Amino acid sequence: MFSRRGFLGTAALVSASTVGGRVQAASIPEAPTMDKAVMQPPLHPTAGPDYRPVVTLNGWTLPFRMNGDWKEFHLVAEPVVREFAEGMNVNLWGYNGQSPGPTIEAVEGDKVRIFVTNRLPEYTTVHWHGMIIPSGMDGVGGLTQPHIQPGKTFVYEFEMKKSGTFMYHPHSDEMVQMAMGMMGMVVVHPRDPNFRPVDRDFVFVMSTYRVDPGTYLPRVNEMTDFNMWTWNSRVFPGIDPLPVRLGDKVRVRIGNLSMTNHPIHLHGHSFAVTCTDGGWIPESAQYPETTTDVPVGAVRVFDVLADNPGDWAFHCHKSHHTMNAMGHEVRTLIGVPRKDLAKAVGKLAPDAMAMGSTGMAMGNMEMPAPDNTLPMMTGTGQFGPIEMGGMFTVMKIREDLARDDYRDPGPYQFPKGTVAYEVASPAAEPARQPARPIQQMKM
Ligand SMILES: [Cu+2]
Repeated sequence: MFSRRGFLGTAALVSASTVGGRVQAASIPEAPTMDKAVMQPPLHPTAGPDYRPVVTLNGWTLPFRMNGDWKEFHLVAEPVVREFAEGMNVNLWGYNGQSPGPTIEAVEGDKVRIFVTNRLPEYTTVHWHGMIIPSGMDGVGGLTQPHIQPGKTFVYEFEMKKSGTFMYHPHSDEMVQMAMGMMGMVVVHPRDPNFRPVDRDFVFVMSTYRVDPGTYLPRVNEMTDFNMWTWNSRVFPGIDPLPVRLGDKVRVRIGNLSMTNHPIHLHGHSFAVTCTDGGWIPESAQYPETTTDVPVGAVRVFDVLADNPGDWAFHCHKSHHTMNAMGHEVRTLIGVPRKDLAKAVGKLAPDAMAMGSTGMAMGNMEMPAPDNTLPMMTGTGQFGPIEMGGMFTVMKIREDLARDDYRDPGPYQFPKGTVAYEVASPAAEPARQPARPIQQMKM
């Protein structure tokens, strides 16, 4: 329990001061920032109960300091530049140098004090999505607190009453601030380390943006027609792979703060959803699946036994969400004779290329694009072009990874004779039953 005597008796508190129980400016902890968009190693706990820390795809965990028996964090809301993938930088708003903000990690029963400094040009708040906290700490501007004006620092204090996976985001000019990338994840570990332990624990939040080709800023008034489908404000091939050791029990925690649902699919395995932002799902209510839909404003956590080595695609199953910015008005030309089309197009635009009459596969074809614009379908694997974008990455399951090694192990070395292959001679035209004219069919 918090006591003033214990508080003053702790060495870490030399610079801290409280007046009437309220924290004063002199005691605000430093606010670390991150300048890289690559997954940082897990942050093992240095105080309090032990836990297996999470890793954040293309992100990091916010360090804390102990102040008596309080864990203190410092978030700074500020404009940031986020690289979506190599070749595309977007001006966003985020926290501590990145969008999304750092993951906040704690343990069930912890008392946390989260300082929020506003360096945005307008007011903001932070709402703790899914967490059971006092109403006055809920961060709804106007309803539960005054908005945090530019230049000001507010503090949120509450107990982490239950373990699980939660999110944080503004509840203040919410449409603009979330469309600009302000969000992050909160992971609260169970106090009992034997409660559903895993070997690897990944977390990310999904968000979407409308960034027109050749521009650097999301259109914040877009309601439906987004073109950048991101995990932690990254798109394929910019999203970190999930390196996993063969036999590991793996947890993947997924938040959705975009404006649509995302059916998330993992190849080569079946998994069970074990937790939502509402809490842990009892084992008796879990069932196996290979795709799970993550609704808007929700968290889904699945546990999977990584018992099948290889490079396994892991992606949203809406096929236009695994692409980067594309022209949605392009007509479907499959089956249209290319010669006539090319002739017609050539008259109108001599440099234009008639494409798509056999499908849209592009191979290694490079098309000119405006500055700061990623190809619609891109990425290369050991066998050729992958032709993906957006919400796509790879779970890389290997026998020889060290416990805390989250580095990309490179392409999978397929055992000899285990890869689909071309047969030596062309197949004869298969025997087919002649199609019956439609009028002969009995209706
Ligand atoms: Cu999707």
